[in-house]
Amino acid sequence: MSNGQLKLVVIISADSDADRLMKALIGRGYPATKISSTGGFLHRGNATILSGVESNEVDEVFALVRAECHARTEYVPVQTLPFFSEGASLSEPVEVRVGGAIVFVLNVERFEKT
Ligand code: 2BA
Repeated sequence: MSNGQLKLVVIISADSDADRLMKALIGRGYPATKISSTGGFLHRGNATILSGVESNEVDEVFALVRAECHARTEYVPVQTLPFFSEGASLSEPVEVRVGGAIVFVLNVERFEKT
């Protein structure tokens, strides 16, 4: 890994997809670190995966994320959410997107192994 065009890909995925995605990344030779995290809205456990790769490898990382993390919708009881609108009926579950992934790509200013 050179210092030239290094990017840090930050992937927030569902817990249920994270191990498969880690396996896919490592299998292609992309280093990855998984951190346990919690979503602010649903308060569910999710996983944050960090992968430092060359800029020309970012598209392949995205392809692996798309292959392993599938979004779906789920109905969540409004009482379990941290807030809900005044007018909402208490018996009406809210439709939310779960699974899938949120991906940030950051420029890496400096990378060292000590
Ligand atoms: P949560 O914050 O627990 O959000 C879970 C899902 O709930 C979100 O899926 C979204 O579909 C829905 N949701 C979130 N806030 C909402 C709101 N105010 N009203 C209605 N629905 C809402 P994703 O968008 O796929 O996000 C999955 C997880 O990724 C989030 O979990 C959070 O941990 C993280 N995330 C998403 N966007 C982020 C961002 N801009 N910065 C940092 N983390 C982010």
